[in-house]
Amino acid sequence: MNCRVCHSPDLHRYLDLGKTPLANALLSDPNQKESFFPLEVLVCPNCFLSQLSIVVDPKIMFSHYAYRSSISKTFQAHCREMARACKHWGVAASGALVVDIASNDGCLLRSFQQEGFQRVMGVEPAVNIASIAMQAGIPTVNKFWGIESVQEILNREGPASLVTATNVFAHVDDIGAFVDGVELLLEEDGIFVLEVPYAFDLISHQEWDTIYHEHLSYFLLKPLVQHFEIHRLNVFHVERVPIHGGSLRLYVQKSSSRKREVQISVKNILETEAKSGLYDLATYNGFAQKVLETRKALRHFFEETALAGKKVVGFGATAKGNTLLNYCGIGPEQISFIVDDTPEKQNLFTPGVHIPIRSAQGLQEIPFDYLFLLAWNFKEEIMDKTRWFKQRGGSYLIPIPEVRVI
Ligand code: DWN
Ligand code: ZN
Repeated sequence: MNCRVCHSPDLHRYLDLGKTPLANALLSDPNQKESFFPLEVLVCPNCFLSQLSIVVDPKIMFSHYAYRSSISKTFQAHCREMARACKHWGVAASGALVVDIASNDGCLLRSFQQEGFQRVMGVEPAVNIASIAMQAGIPTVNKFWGIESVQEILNREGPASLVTATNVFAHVDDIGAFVDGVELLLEEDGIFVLEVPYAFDLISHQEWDTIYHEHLSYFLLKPLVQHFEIHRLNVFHVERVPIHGGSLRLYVQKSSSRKREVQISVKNILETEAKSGLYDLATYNGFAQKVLETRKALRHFFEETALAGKKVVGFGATAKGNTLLNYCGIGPEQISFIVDDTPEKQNLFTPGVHIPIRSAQGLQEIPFDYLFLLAWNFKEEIMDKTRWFKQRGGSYLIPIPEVRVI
């Protein structure tokens, strides 16, 4: 009903992707009963936060989780770079406590360990994923981020020099309570570094498939700066990073500390947003129009492929792929199966359209004509590991920003 950042009641609905199942609700049996939820995006004409019209209970989505962040080598390298960047902003490896929120299987904290940080602590609500991290030597509090997990860390370890949060802030409904927890845990001169998928890249590169129920907000810098100011935090530096189709990395300190000077990057990115039409509702309507065109182009591709008797296999049983497949009505008649290296996803079926998921083992022995990159954000890595496919005359189908075959 009201904007998550500025509480304005006047929200503009610009995209309706119909009713879809939860993006990571993979099935062990295709006859299993499934729940479908409306998937609609609204933008606030006051602060330009894009947000979903509904909130699904996070306990349903995140208490057991299929996604493992360390599967991709690209993401591993990204984490290493992030750990180095944090050092650059004055977080010394020796003695500093680093706390990662929604630490998944410990991918980011492992990078901090490799960079010499000895005191790391993850907070991860999914029981299956937290236990993988702990087995790998990453101390992890198996809880949702909140006052309870913050108190537990304060009691066990004391305040943190650095709090990180990658790909979690967009998943949170009460972003006020979330950052209050960060403020409570941080040392006076500590830093909070977070990464969110950047709505600038989402809108300008037509990344509409990254819209699903896990992602409640689609952030520009403008509403983020506003939000942190309200909660006694100050954004002192921002970087655009290429991960996941384009993300924003924000460096935040306590307003009471302001140890670090605010960098020109903050002003520059705000100016770029203002110039790019992202503070104009017409841009959002144009984006929605192009989503319809992509669906038409994909359906056309699959009609032609069927007529020509060609076979398509998918790569990456992604959350975003499940938005795309459900919205476009692409199922096992169009895609024989999807390969994924995540053991937690193998031998299951995608939600809604029920495409089988398999390991990539033995793929080279199977004849097929197109590899559909449902994980298009890792296309370089996937194309590199499937060079044999191109060499034998196969083609890649890439859906974003527009449908292409290469
Ligand atoms: O925010 C979120 C992002 C970061 O991750 C979550 N809400 C859910 C998830 O979204 P996704 O599933 O769309 O993310 P990815 O990272 O694009 O998923 C890549 C998938 O592809 C994974 O299932 C792993 C798989 N993969 C693989 O099997 N072999 C990927 C690569 C690069 C590979 O070599
Ligand atoms: Zn707003």
